[in-house]
This record gives sequence, structure tokens and C-alpha cells, in this order.
Amino acid sequence: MYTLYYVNGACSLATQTVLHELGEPVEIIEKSQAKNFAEINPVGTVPVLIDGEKILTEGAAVMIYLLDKHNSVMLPKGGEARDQAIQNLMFSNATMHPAYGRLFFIAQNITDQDAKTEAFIAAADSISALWKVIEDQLQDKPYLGGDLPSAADILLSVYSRWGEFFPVDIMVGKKVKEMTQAVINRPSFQLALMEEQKQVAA
Ligand SMILES: N[C@@H](CCC(=O)N[C@@H](CS)C(=O)NCC(=O)O)C(=O)O
Repeated sequence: MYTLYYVNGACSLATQTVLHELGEPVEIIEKSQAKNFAEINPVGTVPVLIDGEKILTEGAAVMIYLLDKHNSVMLPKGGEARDQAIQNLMFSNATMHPAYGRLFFIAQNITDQDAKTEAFIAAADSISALWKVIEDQLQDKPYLGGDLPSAADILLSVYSRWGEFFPVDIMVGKKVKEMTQAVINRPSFQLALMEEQKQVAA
């Protein structure tokens, strides 16, 4: 049984979804409920995955660890297919995630209204440009992973839900909309959402 520290709707939702795709049992703990989270992850971020004695942090690394450990088809074992899957995962985690992170930063740190509006527009434009890159890659396949969602598709689908919290217009193409909706509709994603809601209600 794994333990996953999470924040509601955050990138840790993708880690939980991957665990459900793998059919692995997981106990989820909301970060604020942990007495010693700073000791568990001094950086202060989720996801944090506990596997026995191991404490694993950094979402993309956690996914690679899980997919390799459980021999998942979501991460090819070698060759060009693996290189591409890891590139897609890193694009999601290290390029798209920080682009969305700017929206949270602007909302929390810029007080001047005009400056805030300008910063939101610039941040939204850069996110739209990144979605266009994904849109182009999805022209000949439903998911970045091909016929099945990859870890990158799951991460991107989590991020795609964040724009609605901000006064921004993010342009997303048809193929991206279809991909993210298909991932969100999967039983694994729906279960992950439900498990987070159960904790909020408890
Ligand atoms: N590079 C880290 C970044 C993780 C990250 O920024 N997590 C956010 C949520 S998406 C977080 O924990 N923010 C602090 C908080 O919400 O308390 C990773 O990929 O795991």
C-alpha cells in the first residue's frame, strides 16, 4: 500500500490517477493534515509518495518510478518510444506546469490591478502557445501516448483544469480538448477526484 500526500486538485491528482491506472492501492493524506510535512518534504510541495521506507518527491520522477516498478505499458522499456515518453513527461512537468504556476504567482503577489491584468494576459498567452504545441502533436493520435493515455496526458489533463480559477483566456485546440476530456472521463481520474472529495467531506 502506497501513501500519497496531496493538495486538492493539484498535480498530485495525476499521481493518484496513475496509481489507479496501475491498480495499486493508495492511502491519500492532505498535506495540511500531516504533522511533519516539512520533514517529509523540506521543499513543501506535493506529490510525495511513500513506498515502505522510501520517500519519493518530484512528480515526474515519482511517475517514472511507479511505471517502471509496475512494468506499465504507459512507459516503454527502452528505445525511441521511451525517449519520447520521457520527453513528453518532462515537457508537461517542467514546461507546462511552471507556465500555469505563473498564474498562481501573479494572483498571490501582484497587487497593482493594471500590472496584474497585464501579467495575467502574458502568462495566459504563453500557456496557449504551449497548448498549440500539444495540439500539433495530437493531429495523428488521440493521446501523446498514442492510442492510450501516457503519464504526460494525465498531467496535462490535471493542469487543463487550473485556468478556470483565474481571469484569463487560455486558447485550447479541439484535439487537446478531446484528449483532456477523455482522460478526465477515465475511471482512474474520476476515482482520484472522488477520493480527494471524500477527504474534504470527512
Ligand atoms: N517540481 C515539483 C513541483 C510540485 C508543485 O509545484 N506542487 C504544487 C502543487 S501543483 C505544490 O505543492 N504547491 C504547494 C502547495 O500547494 O501547498 C514537482 O513536480 O513535484
